[in-house]
Amino acid sequence: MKIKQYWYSLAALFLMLSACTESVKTDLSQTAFIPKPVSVTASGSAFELNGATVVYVQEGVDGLLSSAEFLSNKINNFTGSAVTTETVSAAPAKGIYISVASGMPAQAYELNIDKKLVKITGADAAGCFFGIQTLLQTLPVKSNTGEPLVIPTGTITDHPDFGYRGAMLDVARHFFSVEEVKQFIDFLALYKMNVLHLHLSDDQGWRIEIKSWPKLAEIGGSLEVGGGTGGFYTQEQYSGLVQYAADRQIMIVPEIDMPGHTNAALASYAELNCNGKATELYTGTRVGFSTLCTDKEVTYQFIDDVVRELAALTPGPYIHIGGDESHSTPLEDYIPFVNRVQEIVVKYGKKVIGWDEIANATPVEGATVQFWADVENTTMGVEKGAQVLMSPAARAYLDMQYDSTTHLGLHWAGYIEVDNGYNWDPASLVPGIGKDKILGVEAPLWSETVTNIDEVEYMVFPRLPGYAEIGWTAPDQRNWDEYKARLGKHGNRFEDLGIDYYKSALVPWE
Ligand code: IFG
Repeated sequence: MKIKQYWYSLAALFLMLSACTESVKTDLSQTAFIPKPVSVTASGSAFELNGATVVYVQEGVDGLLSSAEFLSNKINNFTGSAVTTETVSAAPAKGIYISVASGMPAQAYELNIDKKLVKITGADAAGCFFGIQTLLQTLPVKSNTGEPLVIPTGTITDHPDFGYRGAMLDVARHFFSVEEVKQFIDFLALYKMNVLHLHLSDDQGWRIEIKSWPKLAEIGGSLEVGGGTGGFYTQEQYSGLVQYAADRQIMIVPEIDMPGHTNAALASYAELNCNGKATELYTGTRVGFSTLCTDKEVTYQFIDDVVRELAALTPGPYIHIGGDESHSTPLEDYIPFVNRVQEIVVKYGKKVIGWDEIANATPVEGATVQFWADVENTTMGVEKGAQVLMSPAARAYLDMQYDSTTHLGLHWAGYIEVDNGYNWDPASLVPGIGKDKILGVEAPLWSETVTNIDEVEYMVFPRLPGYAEIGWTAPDQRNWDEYKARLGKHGNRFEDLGIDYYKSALVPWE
């Protein structure tokens, strides 16, 4: 008798719970999505998410299973339930179904949320992942265990304005552990960014193992700004970061900065110096004092070995060759040097990205100049057929202080409060450089003054979601007054993630 009563009461409870979500009224359009989607249409009902929910994934599509498992894990961490993932050949009647379909722009997705079935349909695996991020933003921040989780029903269609939406982490001035880089990747994934540019070498540190030149990491990676212990990524660790990023639809762009910003390499191998003498390791923050010896053949053998090994470890299409602030390299030497380095990158099947100074050379087919400070360089680059990656220091440098009181960062390019970081349009910032010339947007975080992930969080949040939206949402759909209200609703998400963010007074934090 007891058992039967138990099951009857459980069934009654379940019916009551499902009944109660049956009558729940919702409004999907009130969700504070960042980036703002192209279109959101609410249908006013509720999809109940609970331990019985199954995440189904279309079979035979690369990258979909890892995204589905990403979603299941997030739901389980959230609800304490045991949502499972199943591969299927057709859409189920209920649950969450992830699949791809043709006829949508790259990285696009459609989210159809009904009472029994949530369909995430992507143009590709990336689109599906971005649809998952949007779905996760419909969930409340805290899971009040025991209550059913209600997702508002409706339809969202969405696609990004720019294909390349990224951030850069300078791991050379200060070294960041694999775990810290993974946390940085998690930040990018939250807001549909899809590129992590790793600044792997500079005067103060060489951070990637190169097997044919082992002292680069052993000696060049030993210190960091301030003289503390530095570090480097073994090739196995780098490959682990590439995979961790790829599972979140994020591409790694590795940078070897040259011919300037090379003291760590010059201190590791005497032969790379014109005078044949190794330099001292450097732990200050000056720039522009170093240069590879551009008229020695061993320099190009060195670069060939480095690019060969790095290209083999990097599935993404780009190798970044740096090229900035080469104040110790005469222009007549810099130009042929950059041209030879570009040829090496092309030889190993990759496309060139370089800071805007490389426009003084002859950008190869498919090259991109990264605009950071010099409009003339950037315009010259476009005139020579290059594309532009927009990283204007005065708007997008995450190491710029918010204001004069910020305890971290620099201000040589000015102060960047949250509104100043958001209120600009990449396609109209530089006259003559329209959307058709722009590969995308990237927010660099230089680490002269930033030493650990807590300090990274303070400089990156709350500005990062704004750069993600600038890369994703068309400019005529964006304005600061409307955006700041949405951003204000993400403060509790940052707190829930333990992110130590700058609580700007310009944002109405909820
Ligand atoms: N400029 C240098 C960086 C870094 C930065 C700090 C570029 C391309 C200033 N080069 O930005 O190495 O020192 O804000």
